[in-house]
Amino acid sequence: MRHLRKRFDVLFRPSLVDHRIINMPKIHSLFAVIASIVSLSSSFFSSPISAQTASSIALPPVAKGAIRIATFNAALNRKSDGQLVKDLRAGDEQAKRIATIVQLVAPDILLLNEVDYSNGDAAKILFEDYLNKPQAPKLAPEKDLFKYYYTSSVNTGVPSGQDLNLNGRSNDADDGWGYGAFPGQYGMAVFSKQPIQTDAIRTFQMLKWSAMPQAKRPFVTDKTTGEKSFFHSDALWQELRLSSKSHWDVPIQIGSSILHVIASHPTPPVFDGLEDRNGCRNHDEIRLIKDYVEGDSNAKYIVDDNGKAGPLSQSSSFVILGDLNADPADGSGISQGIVDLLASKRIASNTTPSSQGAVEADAKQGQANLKQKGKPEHDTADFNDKSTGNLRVDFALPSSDCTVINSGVFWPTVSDLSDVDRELIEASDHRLVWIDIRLP
Ligand SMILES: [Ca+2]
Ligand SMILES: [Ca+2]
Ligand SMILES: [Ca+2]
Repeated sequence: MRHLRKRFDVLFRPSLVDHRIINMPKIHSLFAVIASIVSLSSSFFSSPISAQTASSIALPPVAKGAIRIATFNAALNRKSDGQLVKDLRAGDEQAKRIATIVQLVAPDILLLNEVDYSNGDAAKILFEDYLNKPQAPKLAPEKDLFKYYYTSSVNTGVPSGQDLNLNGRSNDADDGWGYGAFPGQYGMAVFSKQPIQTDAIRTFQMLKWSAMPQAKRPFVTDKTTGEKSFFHSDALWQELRLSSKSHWDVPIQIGSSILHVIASHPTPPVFDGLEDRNGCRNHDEIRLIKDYVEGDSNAKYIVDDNGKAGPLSQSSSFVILGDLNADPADGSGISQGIVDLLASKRIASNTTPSSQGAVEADAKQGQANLKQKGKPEHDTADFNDKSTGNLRVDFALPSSDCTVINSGVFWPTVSDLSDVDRELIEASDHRLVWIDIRLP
């Protein structure tokens, strides 16, 4: 143990993890009230949605004693570092649409995937100037405000300085510890109405892939001899990080209970070669979630970025959130990872969020959708219909001690909507997934 401790001290140098933990209460002052009234009147003019639509596609209210939790891949990523921050400061139409959707759903807790990190600036502006500002009449600002948020560094675009995709260069987006054109591209952020227990947050950005027992280490098979050999050298394999962005355990205080938000965004299982290194990594990133919440003898390898070992306590309530980039029935990933996670005894399995908009899209778009096995109503992302089709890849999975009261995918049917309101639904290629739960 002492030996391990020492080793982690070396491997997890504080400087390697950029922890800009941001968890701030919303300031309530006369100034803030005046500011919100001013912004309320100005945002009416730039509103991307009509009052009529807002009331017709809003969700039913949350039942008494329950909370609403949502996960949304917002596709708020840009091509260069700082561009998203610039866009948000200038007034970004896509971000307004994303915020409108969030306000229509009005969750207590929200994970956004694909928000460029930029030292936390993008999440801060989203929090202050978009999510907490009314995007349409009737989306009242005086209630349904988030009061806290959390964001931190991720592995995407952090240069490894090595040739991870074996193409002879070591400065590709593919050579980051996670795929990305710059550090923090495709980051993530958690927003909450209830206090985030900042001191108890655990992150797993630095955990090595090779630390996982029976990891799916990518290999290639020689076409002539049939001989198998590992894709990465042993030295490189020891260096690779498991999480393509990061895995977070963010505890949130709900009354007298604690709910652990388990947030992640496993890599897409594509954009690689016959070795299927992204498929293998996606599978194992999802397995990390399962091992973390199941906490049996398989979970001993899990060590957080502060060097604290061990999984989630078995008495803890949690909700797994994120675009897991894996569909249990369709798509080209190694589906066993998500199939195993969904079958875990630790997870409440009585509901699968669905929508009528997905059914409508499936029927209209056809092509690859026609060959799929999964039910169209469960899809959460509108992907290319020539190659992939629409998939169920975004998940909000509560622990089995929680009671699921209601759930859905925010994907209204578009037949009756105006062009403007159709643009709202298409702000991202993913759709928001929500669940209403009662804690034990
Ligand atoms: Ca390379
Ligand atoms: Ca599609
Ligand atoms: Ca589908």
